[in-house]
Parts: sequence; C-alpha cells; structure tokens
Amino acid sequence: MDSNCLFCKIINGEIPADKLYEDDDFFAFRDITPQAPQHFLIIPKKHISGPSAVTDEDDQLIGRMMRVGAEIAKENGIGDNFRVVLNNGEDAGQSVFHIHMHFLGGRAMTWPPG
Ligand code: DGP
Repeated sequence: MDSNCLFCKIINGEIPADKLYEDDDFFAFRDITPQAPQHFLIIPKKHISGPSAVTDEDDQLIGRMMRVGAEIAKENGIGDNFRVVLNNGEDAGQSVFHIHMHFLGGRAMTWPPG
C-alpha cells in the first residue's frame, strides 16, 4: 500500500471504480479512458511500481494475474480475442506507477502499436 498511489486508492475504496473482480490478491476494473469496446485493468493489491520492479517473490502472483485476467476477459464476453498490455516507464506510456495489465478486446487490433 502506497498512500500516494492512485491504484492503491482504488483498491481501498478511496477512489471509486467500475469493479469487475476482486479477491485477496487482485482487483480488476474498467479503464476510465477505454481504447477498445472492452478495456479493463487488473492490478495486484500488493504495490509494485511496474514490470521492472517485479522480483522473484512475485513470480506466482504475476503468473496468476495473467490467468485471472484471462478468466475475467472470458466472463465479460471478450472470449479468446484480446490484447494484453503492460507499459513500463514513461516513454512506454506508463502513467500510473502501480503495475497493471490492460486487457483490450471487442474489436480487431493492429500491429505495431504506436
Ligand atoms: P498506463 O498508461 O499504462 O499507466 O495506464 C493507466 C491507465 O489507467 C490508463 O489507461 C487510464 C487508467 N486510469 C487512470 N486513472 C484512472 C482512474 O481514476 N480510474 C480508472 N478506472 N482508470 C484510470
């Protein structure tokens, strides 16, 4: 828990969010600026600033985040056609420094990303 972190505030209810899922380890909610018909974020309750701050003690947590996110995608009608994005660092587009997986679906995607 980082008292200055926006996503920690969403986890503890200080800032409202359109919640899709919660368990002891994870919280998932719709992105406030959706980039696809379906766009949600899954975050661990443990404050980790981003992908490059993941340590070996997080291996299981981050693996499970992928699996739980895919289940939420399925439950929300995205099926098996979705894109998962993790931004690391400002130049990569990271704006919130609490690790999050974006799940985007409901439309065809292009490559390369911008
Ligand atoms: P990134 O740019 O990868 O750090 O993604 C951060 C995402 O978080 C971005 O797509 C917008 C979303 N976001 C930022 N603030 C809020 C908020 O207060 N509520 C919700 N639901 N999403 C937010």
